[in-house]
Order: sequence, then C-alpha cells, then structure tokens
Amino acid sequence: MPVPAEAAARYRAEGYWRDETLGELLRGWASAYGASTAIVAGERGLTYAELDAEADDLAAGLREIGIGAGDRVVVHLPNRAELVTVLFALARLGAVPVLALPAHRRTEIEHFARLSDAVAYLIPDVHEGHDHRPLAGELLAEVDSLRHVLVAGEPGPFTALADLAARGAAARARTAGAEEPPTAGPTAADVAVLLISGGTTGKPKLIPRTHQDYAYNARASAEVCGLSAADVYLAALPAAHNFPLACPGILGTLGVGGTVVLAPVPSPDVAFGLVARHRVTVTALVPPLARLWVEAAAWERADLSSLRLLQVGGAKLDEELARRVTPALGCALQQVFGMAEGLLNYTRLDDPDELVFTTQGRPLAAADEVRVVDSAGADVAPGEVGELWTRGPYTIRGYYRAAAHNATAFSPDGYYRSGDLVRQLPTGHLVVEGRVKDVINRAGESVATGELEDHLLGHSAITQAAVVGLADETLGESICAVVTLSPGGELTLAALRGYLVERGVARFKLPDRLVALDTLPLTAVGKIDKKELRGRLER
Ligand code: OOB
Repeated sequence: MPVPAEAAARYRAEGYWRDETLGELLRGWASAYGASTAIVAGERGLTYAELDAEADDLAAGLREIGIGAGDRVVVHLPNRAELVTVLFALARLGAVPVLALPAHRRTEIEHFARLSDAVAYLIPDVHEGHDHRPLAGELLAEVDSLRHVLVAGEPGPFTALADLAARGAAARARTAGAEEPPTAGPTAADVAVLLISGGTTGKPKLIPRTHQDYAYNARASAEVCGLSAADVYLAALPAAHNFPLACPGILGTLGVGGTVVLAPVPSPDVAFGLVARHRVTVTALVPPLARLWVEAAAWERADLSSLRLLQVGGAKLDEELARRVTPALGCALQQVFGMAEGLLNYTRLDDPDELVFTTQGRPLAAADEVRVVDSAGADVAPGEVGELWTRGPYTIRGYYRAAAHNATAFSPDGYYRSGDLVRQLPTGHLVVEGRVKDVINRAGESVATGELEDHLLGHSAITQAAVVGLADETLGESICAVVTLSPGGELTLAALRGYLVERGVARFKLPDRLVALDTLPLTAVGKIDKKELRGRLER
C-alpha cells in the first residue's frame, strides 16, 4: 500500500524521507564513531567499527546460504547482540526481518512464518529456560517456505550464526581487493522491517516499515529526547518491539553515537545493576514495569544517579504513578503514546509538569495528521473524546498481506483508524481515554473501561486495575473490575461500589463483579493483557 506520489514528494521535500537505508546508515555511523562502544550485551561489548564489520560478515554468510533481497526471515531473538547485528546484516541484503517477540510461541511464530513465506527462522538456543530448537525443527518440516533455522548459541542440528559469520568473513576475505560485486542493495523506499501489531483482536498483523520512514522515526525521536553521544540507552523491554528499537531506542541511540546496553530482562533486580554499572542515562518501560521500578527504588540499594530520562508508554500511565517517577528514580519522565503502525506522541522535555503527568504527549512530526472522529467518521468538537485517526510520514497505509482487513482499518483517504479513544488539548497533546472496542455494552448502556479504570486507580487500596466486559445472559455484558491490591489492602464489591458512587460515577457504570488477583496477566511486551483476562474469567 504505497504512499500516494504527492504525499511522498512532500515528505521528501520537507526532509522527512532521505535517500538512506539502515545498512548505509550504520556505515556512516561506523565512520563517525568507529572506536566508541555501540552495544553492550552481558560481558560482550562491540564498537561501532566491530558492529559494522560483523554486520558485513553476517550479510555475506547469509548470502552464501542463498538469503537475499526481498526474502523474509522470522527473527525471534531476546536482547542479545546478535539481534542488532542480524538486523543490520539483513538490511544490507535487502532481506526483511519479521520481528517476533521472545514471549511468542508456536501459534504466533507459525502464523508469522506462513503469512510472510519466511525462508529462515532465527532463534536463540535456550532463553529463560525455554529451548527454542524443538519447535524450530517442527516448523522447518511443516512450513513449506522455511529452508533454514539459524541459532544464536548452540545450534544442535541447525546452523550457528557464529559459523555463518565466519563463513561470511572468509568469503569476504577471498574477494577482498576484487571489485565489490554489483549487488543491488535495497532502496530507501523498500521495506526494512515487519513489526508485529499490538492489536487486541484477531491474529497479530505484520506492519511494513520502510528504511526511509523508520530512519526518520528513530532520528526524530532521538532529537525529541535530546540524545547525544554521551547517552547510554538501556534496552530493557524486548528489543524487537518498536518502542525500544526505534523510539528512539537502539536505532536512535546508534544514530547519535551513544551506547546501547541490552538487558536480558527488565526487572529491577537485574536492570538496576546495569544502570549503575554502565551509567545508563535513558530507558523505556511499560507502565506495569514503571510501577515495579518505582517501588523497587525504595528498597533496592542501587546507584541510579546517571538516569536522566525514563520514557513510559505502551499503555496508559496513571497520573498518580506518573507523579511518583521523578521523586523515586531521580530522573525526568516522558510519556510516549505510540503504535507499531507509526504515529508517535511524546511529552517534550520542556513541557510543564502538568502536561507530562496528565497527557500522553503530542505528535512527533509537524506532518503528522491527526483527526479525532465520532463513529460516523466526522470530526468531534475540539476537546471531545473520539477515535484517533492518523496519517503521516512514518505511518503505514496498510498492513502486510491483509487486503480485507486493510479495507476497514484505513479510511479511503489513507488514515489509519487506531481504535484508540482520545481527546486533544489546545496544545496538541493527546489524552488516551481507552479503546473503541473496550466499551462495555451493559443492558444497552455504554461504559468506557478506561474511565472506570481511572476511578479505580484513585482508590487507596488498588494498585492496578483492568475493567473487562463479560458475556451475561440478562445484561448482554456485565462489568468486571479486576484489581491488584496494595499490601494489606482489602476491598469488597459493596465498598468499591460505594466509593464509586461517592465519586459521582453513574449507577449503570458500577462493576457487577470484583476480582482481586496477585498479579495481572501481561502481553509479550508487558502490557496488561485484557484478552487473556476476559478468557480466564469467562471460562
Ligand atoms: C506501542 O506500540 P504497540 O503497537 O505495541 O501498541 C499500540 C497501542 C496503541 O494503539 C494504544 O492502544 C496503546 O498501544 N498505547 C497506549 C500508550 N502507548 C501505546 N495507550 C495509552 N497510553 C500510552 N502511552 O505500544 C508503542 C510503540 C512505540 C512507542 C511506545 C509504545
């Protein structure tokens, strides 16, 4: 689904799109910052020059086994150096990674491999106690397009990435001095990565991001965060996700000559040590993790003094938690409301505190077009709640191989219908109010779950809240409040309803059921997983 020629010409003329690919960009960074440390993973450190050379070796090795321009490769790696080297190697070949998340399992991986006709599947040997090789063997036998399983670590019956890189290095040595083979690399308009949609319904979609749009995404995000060569970015979230990868994340940090530290897991017990050891200045978290960090900072003895910025996004950050970030962690807070489909909203470093605490930021680019519309697709009055529609220089015009879905997910004039309910302030900042599909229809009345969740979080005994609609014979849907409670906290349904009435919440919005859990289920990137909750409670 290409961007119409007129808009494309404008994005080029206005400097959003440059004639650059991720592979070429790394070449430039290596010549500018060659001896600086680009990546730290465990005990391993890679300079920019080493990263550049390793990407070349791997690209040559991949080429040796027949992987080339346009081929899709399902990349299923945790936060290890190989994830970064492979991304650049594939970029140089014009091959396209499908960026699966570590928590994905057979259902998702098989779907990605079949949908993309992937030729290779790239896995770690064992990660977090899970051996990835048996499933890889099954998929290799079952998915027709798959020809290779490549392993970061012990390969078992498959091919080790390290061997492939060595083979590539040897091939490169053989041809050194000879004329560079006239391999046609990708162009800036080609697809660089296929990201996974965070969609809450149906099977995950693949999101084609081009070299030029993704390069802009990372570069502009780095600018908004004031990133420089002095910054050390901790990739705590799974690095295959858009947020830690390019908002500004890994790519944005490398673009300014900074250092990326890859955390194997995002929990404070591991991550705090990395912050102290590597003098981390910036990181990004989803709200449930931000809560853990804020709480852990009170009792973990770790030197977090290097941190200057914590980005929080991926799901709504409640105001009360937002206000605790700076006192607890000693760094500034930035809210990020983004989507793999493109549009990114950031609170700015010089925004007044109130905007940082109570909004999810404003669009990154002047060329981002944002509409807030009602169910008929008409603009709502300024400040009213409606669905966010957007198009712009780094927002897709269609999902990959999804013609039927695209017909409804995008407007005829190319706006992405995000499904997010928002209101926009006069400053341009957006406040996320929930999801269109997350409205419960109880006995004919509409109840926005986001609004109710905000009220629940105002209760002193409640630490986390998710409101879900459950199928109900008489009501159509009933309202179920699922919460976690603060230590020693107690709550009954009657007391909760009384509290909500006192806050002026209409009676038809009161929960029919209250469920207190020790922990809420999380998605692959760590957001509260309502789909899973609903399934569990309806069983
Ligand atoms: C990020 O990307 P995805 O693709 O995993 O999820 C996108 C969806 C949005 O449509 C929205 O429903 C929700 O996640 N979301 C937020 C939010 N940030 C994302 N909802 C409320 N407040 C926020 N701050 O999640 C993502 C991509 C790039 C940067 C940051 C997050």
